Order: sequence, then structure tokens, then C-alpha cells
Amino acid sequence: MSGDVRQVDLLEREPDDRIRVLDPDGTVVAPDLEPDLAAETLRSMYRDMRFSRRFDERMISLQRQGRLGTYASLAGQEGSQIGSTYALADDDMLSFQYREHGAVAARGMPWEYLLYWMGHEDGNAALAEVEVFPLNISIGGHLPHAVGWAWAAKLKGDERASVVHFGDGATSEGDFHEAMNVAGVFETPTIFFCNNNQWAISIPRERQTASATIAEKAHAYGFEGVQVDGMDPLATYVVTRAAREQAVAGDGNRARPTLIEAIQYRYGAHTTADDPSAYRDDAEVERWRERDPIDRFETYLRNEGVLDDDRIETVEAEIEETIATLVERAEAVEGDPAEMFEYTYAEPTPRLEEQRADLERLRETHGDDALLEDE
Ligand SMILES: Cc1ncc(C[n+]2csc(CCOP(=O)(O)OP(=O)(O)O)c2C)c(N)n1
Ligand SMILES: [Mg+2]
Repeated sequence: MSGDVRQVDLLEREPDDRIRVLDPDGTVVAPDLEPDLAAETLRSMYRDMRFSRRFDERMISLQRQGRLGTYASLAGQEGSQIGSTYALADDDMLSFQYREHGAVAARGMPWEYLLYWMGHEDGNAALAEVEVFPLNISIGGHLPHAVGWAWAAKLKGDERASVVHFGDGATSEGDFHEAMNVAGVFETPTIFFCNNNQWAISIPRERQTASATIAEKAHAYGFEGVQVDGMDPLATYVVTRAAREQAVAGDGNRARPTLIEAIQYRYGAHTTADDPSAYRDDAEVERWRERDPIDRFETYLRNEGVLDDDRIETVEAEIEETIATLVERAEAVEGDPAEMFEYTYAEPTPRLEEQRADLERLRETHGDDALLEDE
């Protein structure tokens, strides 16, 4: 967390009063909200956004080459993930769904992160060192955990917030409502960060809920909800910063949760296993691309005199090098197939023991290479 920022008074806002600092062409439309961030911090945010977009392209390419498992693309969602994470303290706890690689990048992505996407549990374990919970595929399942963590922090008197990312689809899960309810009653320092990217695989936002906004759901649980332009990194920064102030207010006893609904769009497929042309038009994607978070931020930074062609070239070269190193290190790791039986249960079930023994027999008889051969 760095730089001063004029406080957004969340209590003054109506849930459909969407907060935006930069308009899609990079012009400042709310000077009163513009955060006073150091040039170095702004450039670092820009670098992390560019890194995330490029990382995405490389991961999809690796998946297509059979070098990575199923992958969930983040393109279009960088403003939300990076802006919000920069507003946190380094020891605030971050929990995410599976698409928030940008939030992980803003925490200094450990190289082991790639291992998860290659099927190794070590990828999740490495996240703990940067205060990030393991990623969560079971929709909404991580929200009660994030609230529990926040409650514990409050009881211990720690000034730490728990930020939990989830999608518009997750708001239909019971876990979302239970987590919101407990957060409201026990006033836990939780920031519920909903990445409303308009789709939950093929289900559009309007089929997800009859509420006019997702943000307004917070009112039913007794705390503030706010809509923000999720493709504006400065807006997501100021809103998250304000929510954090409320979360860790005073000695922790006056903590208040907030629900942030960040309006954005996923440009690509849901995952590498999806074909979005089956349920949406390209024209819709193109309309959202006009609000691109990276283009918008780049124009702003050029206008502010903190970015120019030379710096951009340097950033691009650094990113290529960083990603090449990440991939090289991750691909050098040889996994042990027997690990597939670990991590789900503290003690393996009899059925798992049986399957593990079967695998061992197959490996002894045929060797690992034979097991990996195509049929
Ligand atoms: C409990 C549960 N139900 C269903 C699924 C299958 N599923 C995987 S992703 C997804 C959509 C989630 O949409 P959203 O929360 O909007 O997140 P997004 O993928 O758009 O980022 C669903 C239904 C799941 N993983 N977990
Ligand atoms: Mg979604």
C-alpha cells in the first residue's frame, strides 16, 4: 500500500452510483478521487497489468501445446485485480477464485504459481508466503473461509483485512450469503470483491440475479455495497483503499465489511476448455474492448508524463524475460504421479489406498514413460 489518497466516503454512495476516475479514453473524470500515487507506483501498476496480459497469452499458448493444464484467462480484468491489490497492505490476506492471476502478480507472483496450472500442489503452497490462500475452483466455497480468517484477525487485534475475490456467478451460491451474513453480524474486516465480468461460463449476468445490482445485496446484510468501473485501475484502487480503511478502523472493534462490485468483462473464453462463440457475439466483446484497462491507463500515464515509448520498451523486455524464467523453472520440475492421492483427505480412504497401490504396480511393471505414452 503506498501513496496518499483522498478518501471515498462509501457511506455517501448509492449502490448504482458507479465510481470511475478515468474514462475509457484515459481522461480524469473525477479529479477529487484521483489518488496521489508516486510515479514509481503508477509505473509498477502498469507493469503488473502488462505482465498479466502477456502471462495470459503465454499460458493459453502453453496449454495449446500440451505443456499446461486447463487455464482460466484474465484478459480484460487487469484493472480490477491490480488496482485493488495495490490498495492493500502486504500482510492483508487475499483469497481468490481461479482467474485472478493479476492479483497474484501484484503480490509478486512466486514461480511455483505455474506449477498449480501444471497439476502440482506445490503451486498452491507457495502462495502462502505472499499471504494468498490456495485458489478455489468450487464456486463460493472460499468466502466463509475468508470471513473466518477476518474474524480471527479481529479477535486477535491485528490490523489486517481479508480480501476475497469471486465472480458474479458465485453470488448465487449459499456460501456467498452465509459469508456476507456472518461478516455483517460480527463486523469482520472483510472486503468482498465481486469481479462481475458479465458471464458465469455461458450464463449472463441478468440470469444470475433479479437484483438491479450485485452491490445492493450488501444492504440486506447491513453494510455498504458499491459499484466501481472494474476496468479503471485508479477507481478500483480508491474504492478498495476506502473499504480497507473501514475494515481495519480503530482498534479493530469497529471493523466494517464492504461489498465491491467491479464491473468488467472477460474478453476470452471462460477457460481453455470453453468456446464462447456458442453463447455470445463478437460485437459484444468489441464494445467492451473499447474500455480496455491497459490502454486507458497507458494514456493517462503518458499524459501525466510518467510513461513514454522508451520506458514501455523496457517494461516489455523485462516482462518477456520474467515469463521465460517462470516457465523454465516450472517446466524443470518433475512431478510424482502418486501425489494425486495426497491433499484431499488428511488420511487416505481405503479406496484411495487401493488406487495408489494399483498405480505403484503399473509403474513397476511398465515404468513411468510407458504410462505417459499416447494411446
Ligand atoms: C460449486 C460449483 N458449482 C459449479 C461449478 C462449475 N463452474 C466452474 S466456473 C463456473 C462459473 C463461475 O462464474 P463466476 O463466479 O461469474 O466467475 P468467472 O468464471 O466468470 O470469473 C461454474 C458454474 C463449480 N466449479 N463449483
Ligand atoms: Mg463471471
